[in-house]
Amino acid sequence: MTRWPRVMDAQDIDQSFATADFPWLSPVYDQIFQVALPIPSIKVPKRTHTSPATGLPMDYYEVDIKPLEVQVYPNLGKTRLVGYDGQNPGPTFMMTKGREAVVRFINHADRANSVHLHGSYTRAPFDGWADDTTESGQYKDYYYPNGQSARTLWYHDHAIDHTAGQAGFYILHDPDELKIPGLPQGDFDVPLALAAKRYNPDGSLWDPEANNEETSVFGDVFHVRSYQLYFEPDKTPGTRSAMTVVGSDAGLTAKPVQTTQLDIQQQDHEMMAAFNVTVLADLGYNDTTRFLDPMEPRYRAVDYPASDFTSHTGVFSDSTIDQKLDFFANLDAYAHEADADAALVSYWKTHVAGAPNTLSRSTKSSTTATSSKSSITSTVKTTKSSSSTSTKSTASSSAV
Ligand SMILES: [Cu+2]
Repeated sequence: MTRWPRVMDAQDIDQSFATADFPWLSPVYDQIFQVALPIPSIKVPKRTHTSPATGLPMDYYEVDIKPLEVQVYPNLGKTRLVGYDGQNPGPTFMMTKGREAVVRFINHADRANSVHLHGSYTRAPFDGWADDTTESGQYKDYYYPNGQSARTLWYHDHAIDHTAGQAGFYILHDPDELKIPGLPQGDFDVPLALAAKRYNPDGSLWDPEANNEETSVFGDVFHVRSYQLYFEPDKTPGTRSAMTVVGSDAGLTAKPVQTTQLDIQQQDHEMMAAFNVTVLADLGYNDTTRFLDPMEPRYRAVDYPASDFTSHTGVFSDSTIDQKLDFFANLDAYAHEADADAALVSYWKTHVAGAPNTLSRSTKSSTTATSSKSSITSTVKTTKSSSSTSTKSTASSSAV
């Protein structure tokens, strides 16, 4: 049988690992090639406003988090998921480097929510801290820099105590990347989200709470997913086609890499590491707004009258939204992002593996600004000791 993507093979692998403690429970998905691949919609900004700080446009989006009923198994019952704008995966953001955004996430689901823009240099109060929850009936505004080079980011739920399974793409383009010949664009740039789930025999989503599972949930079927991704031609199944890897969530690779197999590491819901550089003034930058506390009250989620949302009045009126965008822009949250990024890039370019570690001073929340800009390197130790990716931390925090 021709199989593409090789969903069944991934399940076969899972089944071979099944044990008495971890049995393979979901129904087998055998409707290969019978249902069109759902492609997430492209998110459109609701307003565009001129930043009073930079004079550049910044975009405002609204995302409504709400339940949806999905026919995952064509031959079984529907299941209930929760998704961004009622979609799962959520709508795809197509962003441009240098154009900041504020995304208002409105929670109409029955569980709390916290949104993490995975891989972005985002200040702590907008970075999806697990306790920084938005309850049902509240909204929270997330202020994003979009200052990094082109990369495929994703946004997902990070709230404490439960895994909601919500996720969507946030694709950052930049002019240099768009000039590279041969990269797929527009309708040919199709994001595929890989998510592990477990289903009941009737096709509904397996409920960890109803099954007394308090530690974690390991899915045994995957929405567009395999442990090792590879492609094979329709006419000669079993023959691996070459593919070209050009980037990751850390940006474009230094050069295209040809391969016939791509190993994919799952997001680990049990681990969260935060790299929080909250006080750029400590690093020699003139950072007038401090972002010490991801739970700082003025950035927290708020209640609102339901009619404001439905009739675009009050906090959902254009004038109030513009005021909120001005408020964010005047925080100078991302004013030094490019400088900090350049300092990190420079450090990693000149750092020799195995050389004595000159980064002995760890980042601390001193209240006195240091005088030397070169002390930016003090952030790197924190980053390096916690992650293999050097680009995870500068003007912000980032959680995995
Ligand atoms: Cu994340």
